[in-house]
Amino acid sequence: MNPSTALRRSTRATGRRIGTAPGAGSVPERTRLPLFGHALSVPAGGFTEHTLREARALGPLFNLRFFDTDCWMVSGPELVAELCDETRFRKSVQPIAAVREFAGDGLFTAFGDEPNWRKAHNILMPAFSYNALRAYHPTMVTVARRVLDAWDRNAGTPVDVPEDMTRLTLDTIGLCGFGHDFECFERTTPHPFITAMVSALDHAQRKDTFIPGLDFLRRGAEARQRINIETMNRLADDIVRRRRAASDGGADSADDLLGLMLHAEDKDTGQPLDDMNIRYQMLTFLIAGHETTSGALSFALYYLLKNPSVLAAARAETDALWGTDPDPDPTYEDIGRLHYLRQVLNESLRLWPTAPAFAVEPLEDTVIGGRYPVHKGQPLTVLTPVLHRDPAWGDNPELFDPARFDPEQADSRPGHLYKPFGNGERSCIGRQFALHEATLMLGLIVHRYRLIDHADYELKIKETLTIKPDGFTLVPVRREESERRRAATVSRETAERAGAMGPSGTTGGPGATGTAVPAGLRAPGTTLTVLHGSNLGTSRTLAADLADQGARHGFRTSLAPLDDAVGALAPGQPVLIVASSYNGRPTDDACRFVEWLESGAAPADVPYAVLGIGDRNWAATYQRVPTLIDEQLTAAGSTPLVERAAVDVSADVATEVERWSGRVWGALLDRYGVPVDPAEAADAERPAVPTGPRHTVTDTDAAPGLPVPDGLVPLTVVETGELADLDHPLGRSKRFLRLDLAHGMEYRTADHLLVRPANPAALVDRTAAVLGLDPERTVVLGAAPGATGRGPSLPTGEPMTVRTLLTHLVELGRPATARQARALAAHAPCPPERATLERHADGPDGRSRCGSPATGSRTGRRGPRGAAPADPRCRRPAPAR
Ligand code: MNH
Repeated sequence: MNPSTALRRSTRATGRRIGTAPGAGSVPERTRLPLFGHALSVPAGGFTEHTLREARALGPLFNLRFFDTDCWMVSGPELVAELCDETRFRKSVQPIAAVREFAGDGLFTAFGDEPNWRKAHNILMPAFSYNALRAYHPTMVTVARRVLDAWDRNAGTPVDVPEDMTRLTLDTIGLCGFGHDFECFERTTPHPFITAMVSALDHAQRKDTFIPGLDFLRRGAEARQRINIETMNRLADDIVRRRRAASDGGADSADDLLGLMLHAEDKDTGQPLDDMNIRYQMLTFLIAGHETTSGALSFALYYLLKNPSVLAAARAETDALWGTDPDPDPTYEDIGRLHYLRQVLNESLRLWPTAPAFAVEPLEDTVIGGRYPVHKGQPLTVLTPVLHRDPAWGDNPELFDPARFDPEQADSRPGHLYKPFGNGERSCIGRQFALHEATLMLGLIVHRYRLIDHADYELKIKETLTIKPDGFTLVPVRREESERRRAATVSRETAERAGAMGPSGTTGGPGATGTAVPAGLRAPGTTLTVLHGSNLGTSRTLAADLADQGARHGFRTSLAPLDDAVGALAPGQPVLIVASSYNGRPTDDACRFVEWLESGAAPADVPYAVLGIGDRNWAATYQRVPTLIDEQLTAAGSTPLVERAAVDVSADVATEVERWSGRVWGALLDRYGVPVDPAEAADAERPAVPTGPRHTVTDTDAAPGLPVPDGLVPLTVVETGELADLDHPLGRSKRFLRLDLAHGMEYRTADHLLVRPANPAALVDRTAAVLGLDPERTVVLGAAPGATGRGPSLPTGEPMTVRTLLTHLVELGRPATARQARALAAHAPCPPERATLERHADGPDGRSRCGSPATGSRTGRRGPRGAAPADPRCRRPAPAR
C-alpha cells in the first residue's frame, strides 16, 4: 500500500503543514531530495519490504516524504496501541483514496462520515454472522475440492500455489456471496475479472508515484484503467441483473451478500442500498473477499513446505480428525477443531499480513508518543509487518513458530500487537469467513498430500495492494493410506489439547464433549429454561444447541427469547442465558427483559449462568449487555452456577462455548442429577436422534403424478456418456449430459439443475415390501404435527404413487449417516443387531459404515467408503417382531 498521492491530496485539503510545537520531537527521516522528497527511494511494488528495512534503521516512527507531503510510518507497539484508541483516532481512507475510483463509498473505502458506511455495515453484517458462515460451509467444501481435483489431475507436476489459491478464493466468494460461479478451475489463465482487478489496483497504487502536474504523460495508462474498471463493472452489473431477473421469477429469497444488498433495509434509516452503492459493494467484496485470503493461504503453504516439523504436527491434527479416510467430508465443527492449523495461519499472517498496512487519522489535533504533535485528519500509517516483528513477540521474531499462538502465549501478549485485520469498527468484516475458508483448505491439503519443494523455492514478495509469494510452485504428491495415522485411538479432545504434539493414546469417541461432565448422572424431569438475546441469530443458535444438550442430560428444557421471561424467573429454577449486545444496547428480543431486571423486580435465588456473545473488535461495547444481565441477577440475590463466559465471535467460538457448557452441565448435574446406569448415560452424550414421523400419509383417488417443485420445468436427457477414464487408478466418474431445453428456456452457468434419482425397480420393490406397502397405492403427504426434523422434506399435498415416491423422491442407495444408523439402532428390537448398528454409527471416524455397494457416496464422488462392502447384516431387512 503506497500512501503518498492521497496524502498529497490531504495536505491540499486541510491546507496545513505540520508545525513544530515547542519541545516537540522531530520525526526521524532519511535525507530527502528537493521536490521528490523520498518518493524515488520507494520502489514500485516494494513498499512493504522497503518500510521493513527503513523501520529497522529509523525506528518505530519515521517520516516518508512524497513530493510535498509528510507521511508518518508507525510500527512501535505503544504507538500503535495509542492509534487503536477509537475515541481519538478513526480510519483514514486517504492512502487508499485512488481505489475509490472503482470501489467508491463501498465498505472498505468509505470515509468515516459517509452515511453509506454505517448503512451498508448494518445491512451486510448478517452475511457474516455465525449462522451465515455455517450456511456457506458446504459451498466452501465444494470449492476446496476443486483444488484437490485439479491437483490430483496433475499429480506429480508443479502447481502454481498463489494462482490456484486465487482460483479457490474467487470461486468461493463468488458462490457464497453472490451465487455466481466464476469457474476459475475451468480456465488455464486467470479470470478476466482478476486480470482487470490486478491491473486496476496496480494503477491505483502507482498513481502515488506520478509526478504532480505531469499526469498528461499517463494518458495511455488512464485509458487502460478506464477499460479495466468497465470490465469489472460489467461483471458486477451482470451478476446483479441476473439475480434481479431470478427474483422477479420468485425463485430468490437468498440471504447471501447479494440478497441482502438487493433486498434488506438498514435498521437505522429504513433505507436499502442504492444501485451505485451496490455496484461499489460488489467490487469491494469481490476484491477484498479473495485477494488477501489467497495470499494468506499461499504464505501458510510456503511455511508448511519449509518447516517439516510444523507440517508433521498439522498433519497429525488432520489425521486425528479424519483418519485414513482418503476423501473426508469436513463438517463445520471440524474446522473449529483444527486449532494447530489455525495457529499456522495466524503465524503466517503475523510475518506477512497480506493487507500489510492500515491508516488512521486523529479526530482532533493531538500529540502521539507524548511528544509528536499531529493535526486532525493527518493520516498515520500503521506498518503491520514491522509491528508483527517487534521484540515484544519474544525471541527471534523473524522465525516462523506457530507456538506463538498457543492460547497461553497469545493471552499473555498485549492486545494491539497483532493487527492483520485492522482495528475496531473498521476492521475486517470478512475475518471469520477468511479464516474458515483458509483453515478448511489447509486441512484438506495437508491431509491429502505430501508437499515437495521441487524448485528449492526462495521467498519473494509480490505486492499490489496486497502481498503474495511471487512465483511460488510446489509439487503435491498423494499420501498413501498407510501414512495416515489411525484416528480411532485419538479423541478429538486429545488432538485439541496436544495440538503441535500430535496424537497420544487416549480413547474417547468422536463427539466427546471434551469437558468434565459427571458420568452417570441425569436430571430427569428438572425444568431448565434456556433464554437468548439475538439479532443476528448467533445466540439463538447456541441457545438451541444448549437446550438440545440439556434434553439429552434428562432436563425438561424450554427455549425462548429473553423478553418472554419477564416476570417468569422463579427461585430454584435453573436458567441459562445466551445474550449479545447490539451497538451496546440489548437486542430487539431482550429490551423488556433488561428493563425488567433494571427495575429490580427479578427474584432472588435463581440458579443461572450467562454466556456472553460479543465481538472484541467493537471494544467500547464488548459484552456490555451480558455483563449487565449478570450483574443485575447477582444484585437481586442470585448466585451464578458458573462464572459468566465471554465469547469473542472473532475468535474461536466453538471451543469457548464447549468449555463453558461443560462447566454448566457439571454444575447442573451436581445439583440436580441422579445416578443412572452407564449405558443410558453414554446415550446422553450423543446428538439427538430425530424421532417420530415427519409426514402424514393419506390415501387418495386423485390422479397420481410426479411432483415438480415450483419454478422448475422437467427436461429430457438426450445424450449421456462417461468423460473420465475409469480404468485409471485415480479415475472418478464424470458424466456428460445433453439436455433438451424446453421451448424458450435458457440455461446459464450456475442456474439450478435438479437431478432426480431413479432408484432401481428391484430396490424399490424390496423397500416397499419391508415397509409393507403396495407400490401402486396413490397417497398424499402432509406435514406431521410437531415434526421438527431438519433436512429436505418431501412434497406435500400432491398425489403420487408409492412407487414414484420411492423411485424419484428419496435416495435409497446412499449410505446411512451416523445419525441415521443411530436412529435405526434406537428402533432395532433385536439387541445384537442394535449393537451392530451402534458400532456402525460410532465408526472410527464418527461416520456410518453401513453402505450399499450399489451406489456412490455422499457427493457422487466414489470413494472406498461408498464402495466398500458393508457388513452384510446391515442390508438385511430388520426382522419383524
Ligand atoms: Mn478484509 C477490511 C485484512 C479477508 C472484506 N480487511 C480489512 C482490513 C484489513 C483486512 C487489514 C482493514 C483495512 C483498513 O483499516 O484500511 N481481510 C484482511 C485479511 C484477510 C481478509 C488479512 C484474509 C486473510 N476481507 C476478507 C474477506 C472479506 C473481506 C474474505 C469479504 C468476504 N475487509 C473486508 C471489508 C473490509 C475489510 C468489506 C472493510 C470493512 C469496513 O471498513 O467496514
